[in-house]
Amino acid sequence: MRTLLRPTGFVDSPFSHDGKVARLAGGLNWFAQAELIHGDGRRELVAVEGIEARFDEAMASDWTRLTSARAPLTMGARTIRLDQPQVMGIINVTPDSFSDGGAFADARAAAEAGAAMAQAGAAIIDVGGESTRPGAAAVWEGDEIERVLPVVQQLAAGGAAVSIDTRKSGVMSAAIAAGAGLVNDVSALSWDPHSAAAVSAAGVPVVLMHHQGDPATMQDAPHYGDVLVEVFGWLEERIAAAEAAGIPRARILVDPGIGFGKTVAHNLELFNGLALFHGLGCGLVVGASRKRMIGALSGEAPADQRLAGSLALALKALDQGAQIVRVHDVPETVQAIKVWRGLRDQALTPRLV
Ligand code: YH5
Repeated sequence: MRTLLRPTGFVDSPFSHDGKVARLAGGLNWFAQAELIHGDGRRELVAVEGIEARFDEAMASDWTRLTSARAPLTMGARTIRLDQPQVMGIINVTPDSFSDGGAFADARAAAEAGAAMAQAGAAIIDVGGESTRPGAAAVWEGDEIERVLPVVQQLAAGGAAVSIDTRKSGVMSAAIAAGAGLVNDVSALSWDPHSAAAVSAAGVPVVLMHHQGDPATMQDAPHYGDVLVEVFGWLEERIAAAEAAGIPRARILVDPGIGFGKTVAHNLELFNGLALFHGLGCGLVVGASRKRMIGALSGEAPADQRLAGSLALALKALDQGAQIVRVHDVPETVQAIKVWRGLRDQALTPRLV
């Protein structure tokens, strides 16, 4: 295994630190150190200044990806910039959805909720019709299309940037034809053998999310040697498979898949080391909203009482340079991001002396 570069030692501003700091993925964060994660597990902290002296070919390529700007996403008529954080609002159109109790079982109500999210500042509305919760019943492709299509149609017609959360190529193609401009696949195009070709042919961007095991059993006994290293390697392979199918890296987003075959400790380690994944050279999506890790850390708060924990994790993701946070509570998350942005902008405003 090769040596990975994990950005750390974040600084408020690059001013008067020429050569000592690097910009993370063309975004709003700068860092002064990187942790070298060696193949044998050794970890070594090195300063950004002079770090090139340590590079082999693979590290030099990772460094370029880590520090280069991300191209904006083109979603139909809409352009989503990735040099600043964006919110993806979650709309579940499942009878047994995770945390809204199926409140959006009706298509019109779901589309109205999505439009309200867009109004509140969500850049993307993620529409899903299949529950990946352990024990959830499988959904036939035709039924899933029937559920999500009217919602996608109505939201897209209203001008929203719509993402389709599915593992099925038939749902992807139908949703894209109805106006969806992004595919969000929790299987990273591995569940349906026709998905990669469908995404490639449509020319839309795609989110490749990491998972370990099947949704039904993934939480039984998740195991990793080093979770950061293994999730990185897995995503690297899925990116290679997507590229081989004709999807350019500029249209690929990656996601560590919080809660998908991970213990609470794994999820926390992924958050603390999140900036590592910028070395993949793709926009980074993180979804932790209302998830079980928040319950586990808060005396088992029920799913509808996890807003504060969700905001804490969204801000952690932003501090690690994540470009997109996938959330249920859009107005609250948008407010938290605006305050975070105020802090960043102050630090990045040159002082007049
Ligand atoms: C994700 O992380 N997650 S579906 C359990 C909950 C709350 C919410 C109450 N799709 C992701 O949202 N797509 C899902 O406990 C996703 N990233 C991306 N890209 C699970 C979910 C949830 C699960």
